[in-house]
Amino acid sequence: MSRTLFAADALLPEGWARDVLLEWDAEGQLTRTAPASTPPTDVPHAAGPVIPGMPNLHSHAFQRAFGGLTEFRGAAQDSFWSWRSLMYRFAARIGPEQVEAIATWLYVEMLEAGYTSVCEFHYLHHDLDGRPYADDAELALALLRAADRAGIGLTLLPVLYQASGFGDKAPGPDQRRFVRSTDSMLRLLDRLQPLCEAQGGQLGLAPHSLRAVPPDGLRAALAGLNAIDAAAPIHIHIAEQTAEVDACIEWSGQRPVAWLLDHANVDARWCLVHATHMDADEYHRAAATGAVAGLCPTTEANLGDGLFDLARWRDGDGVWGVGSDSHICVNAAEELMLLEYGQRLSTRQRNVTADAAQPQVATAMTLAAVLGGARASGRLIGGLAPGQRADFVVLDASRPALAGLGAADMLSSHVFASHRTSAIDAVWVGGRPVVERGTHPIHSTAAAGFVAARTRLLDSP
Ligand code: NGQ
Ligand code: ZN
Repeated sequence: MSRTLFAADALLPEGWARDVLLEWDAEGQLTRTAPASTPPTDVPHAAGPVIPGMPNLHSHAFQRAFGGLTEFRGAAQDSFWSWRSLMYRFAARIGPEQVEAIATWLYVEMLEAGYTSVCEFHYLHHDLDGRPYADDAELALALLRAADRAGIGLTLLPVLYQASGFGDKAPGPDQRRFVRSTDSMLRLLDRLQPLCEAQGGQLGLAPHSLRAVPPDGLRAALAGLNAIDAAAPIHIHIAEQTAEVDACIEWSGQRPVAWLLDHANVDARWCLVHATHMDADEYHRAAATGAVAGLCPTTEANLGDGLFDLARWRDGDGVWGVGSDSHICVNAAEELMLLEYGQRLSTRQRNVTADAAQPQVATAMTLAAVLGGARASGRLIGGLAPGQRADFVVLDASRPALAGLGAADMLSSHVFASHRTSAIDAVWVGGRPVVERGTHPIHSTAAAGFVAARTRLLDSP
């Protein structure tokens, strides 16, 4: 197989370049990205502009099964918390084969929508009764297989979940599938580390939230993780809801992000998922650590979380990326669009997430989210540059939405004017084409597996 691709337009870390010859090695790592190359005749030519593959920095795969099924009024005032009760009910019923079928289809959808890797925040650990499976890693293995089958890059983040609220509140029966002691978590990490590595993935750890992990568990788990891999990524849900902020203040006298910054060594290994509700001081301090803000615009909108202040985060040189979280939407371009629209709605300005150096919003956002997503993933997926994985997306220049435009305008149209369709022609992961002409080779079988799994789930008591 050829290990080169010629792109008339490619989005390199420093911006758009013309006539770029991309070359990679047998391991799928880029070795050369040469602009102003003479178009070779013996090398495949991309069907449109080539952009870096987007890392999806936050996913709970099983939640894909009930996307669209919580959009009805159940209480006088539905909220994140009433959604969570419904989510727990689905989570309580899903078995290993269903997890694998759901995740396989989800990862196919991600690839077809421009994500080339995923950080799987995995907390469904035990069987339906809350007992460890005969193989304690059963559900993690299902996710590893799903990622391998779909061909998506994986950062697997087993989740530590020990309490139902601040102050070490005992977990409820609906959380029994999630709960692990710190020792059992460290055994799981030990077991999974070589398996992740064998498929080119990265293992990390996700303390679920400050609500769910008491300080002792947090300290001990991080020490254990460091003994396994001192560079492994650490993800945590934080300050997503105002009720969580209030409860944290009541417990500790501090807001969640401030508490975390004072009690953990937060640095560039960390991904602060959501971080929606920070005060000015928290924005400033958290951005300075190099931690990634893990923004999930469509889920945050769906759950009524609130708006992250991206302009303020960027003022502090904060790093950020995007995730599809509950998978109410699986489309990298659409996350960027909604992120920018939230900023426009709250500031009453336009083209907020751009600057003098890169005035094109879609271009600026793509480059920033790839860098942040790569940092959160702990993998070499930071864009079209030598040493990084050959993970990229080819836009379809023949689509009416894009045809005849310059490359930057094509990306803008892809992000802002695709009308909820996808303008993607091909997706490459580690130098291999996994999506061609917009479709993954297992699209139909994976879709059928997903529908069967969901039907069984909805039919089960
Ligand atoms: C989750 N989802 O872990 O799936 C959470 C809900 C919680 C989001 N935070 C559970 N969007 O936060 O307690
Ligand atoms: Zn989440």
